[in-house]
Amino acid sequence: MIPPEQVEQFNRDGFLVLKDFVDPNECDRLRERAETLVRELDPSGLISIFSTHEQNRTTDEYFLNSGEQVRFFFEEHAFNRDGTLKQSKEQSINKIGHALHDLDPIFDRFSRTPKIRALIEDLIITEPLLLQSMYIFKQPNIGGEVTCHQDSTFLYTEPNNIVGLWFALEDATLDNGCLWAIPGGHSRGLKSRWVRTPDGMKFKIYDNTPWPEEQLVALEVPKGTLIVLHGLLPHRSLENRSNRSRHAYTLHVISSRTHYPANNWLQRSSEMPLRGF
Ligand SMILES: O=C(O)CCC(=O)C(=O)O
Repeated sequence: MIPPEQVEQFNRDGFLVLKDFVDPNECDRLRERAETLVRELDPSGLISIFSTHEQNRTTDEYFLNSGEQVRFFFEEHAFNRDGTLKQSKEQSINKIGHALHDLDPIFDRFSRTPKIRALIEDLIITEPLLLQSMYIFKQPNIGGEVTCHQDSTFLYTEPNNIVGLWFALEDATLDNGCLWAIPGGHSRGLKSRWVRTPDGMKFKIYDNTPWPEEQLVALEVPKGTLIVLHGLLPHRSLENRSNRSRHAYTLHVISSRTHYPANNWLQRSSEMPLRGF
């Protein structure tokens, strides 16, 4: 799928930008499917989760059990105190996660195309498993910032071998909140892990020096581009201050040869084991 020089580039920089990876019609199909899922969503079913006085506990459970579900997450401050949405659900949604690739036929088919499989093989992930998927809306004007982080903080394997695939379903620009990354930043090691503990989720810190954010470079890319991200690569996206959305679909792939710890947030039950391509 990709020449050895690009594999070398990925190993050196920690990311790879592959323009025209996805056909524009396919991008539109995924967008339409996500929009249909939101149209069919009855947000009143979520009121109890987002408005109870135990909101932290209920939202945490809603999130922590979403590794084998198709669940809907909203922009911060999207709900009134009584649990109703301040704006339409279409304008309030932040993302859908985290098992679209297994539970939704359109996303399943897209995620398992031979082209993606071949790319993953080139990146030498043996016996790959599709771990997580997200549809990210990055709404016009209100799409929030995603602060600088490494994906391995949240999805950790031993040895550390996880690849994130970020598909631009629309043009991603400085104005609408494109990705930024620190070239080569993956070689500095893992700064923290987000782990399950008897007292809830906690960050285990290995290195609390700040990110050298002056080294971040903007990855402005056209619709149809795939950005491949090493699990240790520091990256972020800023707020969307434009009046255009910036939809993206992401997939995270691990190898079944690695150890996937039971204290990672995302867990699958025995009824729904992870699957490959
Ligand atoms: O799409 C974005 O804005 C950021 C996504 C990201 O960094 C992530 O999900 O790890």
